[in-house]
Amino acid sequence: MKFKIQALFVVITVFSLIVTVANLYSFNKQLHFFALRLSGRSPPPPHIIFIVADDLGWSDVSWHNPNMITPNLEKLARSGLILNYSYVAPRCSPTRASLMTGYYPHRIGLQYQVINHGDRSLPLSFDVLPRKLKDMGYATHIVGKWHLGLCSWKHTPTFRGFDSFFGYYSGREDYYTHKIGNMYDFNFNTEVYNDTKQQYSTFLFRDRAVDIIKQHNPSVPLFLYLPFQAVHGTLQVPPKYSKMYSHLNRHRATYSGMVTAMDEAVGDVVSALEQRGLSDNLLLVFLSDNGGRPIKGGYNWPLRGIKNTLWEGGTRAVNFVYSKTLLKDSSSVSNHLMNAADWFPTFLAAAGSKDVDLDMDGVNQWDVISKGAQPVRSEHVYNIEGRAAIRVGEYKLIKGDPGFQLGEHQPVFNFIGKGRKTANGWIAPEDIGSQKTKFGKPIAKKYGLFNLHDDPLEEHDISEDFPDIVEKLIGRLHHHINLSVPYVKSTPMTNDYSRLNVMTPGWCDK
Ligand SMILES: *[C@@H]1O[C@H](CO)[C@@H](O)[C@H](O)[C@H]1NC(C)=O
Ligand SMILES: *[C@@H]1O[C@H](CO)[C@@H](O)[C@H](O)[C@H]1NC(C)=O
Ligand SMILES: *[C@@H]1O[C@H](CO)[C@@H](O)[C@H](O)[C@H]1NC(C)=O
Ligand SMILES: [Ca+2]
Repeated sequence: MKFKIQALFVVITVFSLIVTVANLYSFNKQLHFFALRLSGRSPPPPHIIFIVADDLGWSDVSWHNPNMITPNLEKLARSGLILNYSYVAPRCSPTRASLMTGYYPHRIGLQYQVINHGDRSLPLSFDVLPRKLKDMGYATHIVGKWHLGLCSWKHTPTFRGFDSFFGYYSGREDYYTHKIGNMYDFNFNTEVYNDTKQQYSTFLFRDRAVDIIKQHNPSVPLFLYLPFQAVHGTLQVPPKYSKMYSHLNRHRATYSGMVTAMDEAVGDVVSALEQRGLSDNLLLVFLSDNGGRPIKGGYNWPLRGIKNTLWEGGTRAVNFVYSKTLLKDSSSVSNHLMNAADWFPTFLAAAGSKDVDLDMDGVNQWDVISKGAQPVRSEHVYNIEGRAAIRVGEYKLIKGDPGFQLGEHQPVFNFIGKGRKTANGWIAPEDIGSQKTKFGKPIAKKYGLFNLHDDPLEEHDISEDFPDIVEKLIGRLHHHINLSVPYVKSTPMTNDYSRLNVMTPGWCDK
């Protein structure tokens, strides 16, 4: 009897050893995940790399469109968690304001238009993400586009919690000269940086990111915010990259090359993280700040609409999370709603903070992302800017004209050339052979209703069939409209600042 028990014990021991070894080899990351939680110890805060692409469209990455060459991004996305319903505002400044604050743009006062030559700024009354992370012991760096104001020095990155800033203040500029109009806009911390040597910005930003990583002390948690200039217009890329797409029209080929250059830069950043030993406790998030703009080469096929519209094509972002150790379900896709404002509390929670403002619009999605917990968001406000849109469950209500511009992929009435078509006559933008393509009319009624579960491409306005649902969503929309604050006051650059021909902060300090 005793012998049998011993034999059983040996068998169990051997078996569990085998399982452990198997785990170690094949489920290394799961083991790590559970070990940390079983140990009851709070894990060390992860290094957070937050990469934001500018105006990257839904069909501008290889996992949505096989014509695109984005092997580095695809590898990260497919081995991480793809967020299939991640929403952003329809253009730059509102999305970036939400990312930095955890609030919807209409509660910040940045819901309309974009910040132009620093004529408006993210109000100082908001706590911003880098400051919060810095307070938790993070080293904090921004490399790339700020676009949240500079009228006062206090509005600029190194006064808002970033240890360093390497990049530009405005919304767009030349990729080589780093000028917007006559104005040079490239900075290192609080100084103008004149040493860009006309280098292509994607690679300047890559080199700076790699330097930060190489110099970083791995025992300190790192927050690197990397908002690339790519792939916003103007359309510029070294010819090597556009040549990869010579079968496409010139605009699209250049744009696609810009995407591939960015993909290469992301690959280099990830290699640097590996080499520096930062990749085992790493949370990497990649997000586009709004949909693509066909006249600038970006496509959102098969989604309807483009940048600046409240259609899904303007607001449903390419987004994934990558981590070797922090995700219970890797190589998977989440269809839960995510909103740009959610990243603020989500990053803080991932960093171990218990102190998240419950009144904010962003919700903490960390358990949803890392542990596959039950969804925490059932409602999402697209934007409130006169026209407005809200999603509640599977229903989307659009108030007013969601935006109508050439290329928004409404049903095509007069298609010239050959192309793939959906059942009701939409075409894949790569296949448009002619600028003469005509597009349909916007919603004529005051409200449109779509069921995004059955109709993710927003082809069928069902507002007349479901007046009760329309009423319910109007109620929710008004709840949010009531919370809106006015657009922040304009503080345009003074003439003596404009004459400097250098984007220089501080005219409000005078
Ligand atoms: C992502 O969303 C689309 C709807 O736009 C859906 O068809 C697709 O199945 C989703 N992907 C996954 C992997 O669930
Ligand atoms: C960069 O150029 C600007 C404008 O020409 C000049 O005012 C500034 O002193 C230069 N800064 C550095 C750090 O060289
Ligand atoms: C919005 O505010 C108005 C005026 O204060 C009020 O009459 C209305 O009931 C509010 N609506 C909602 C949905 O909260
Ligand atoms: Ca943008």
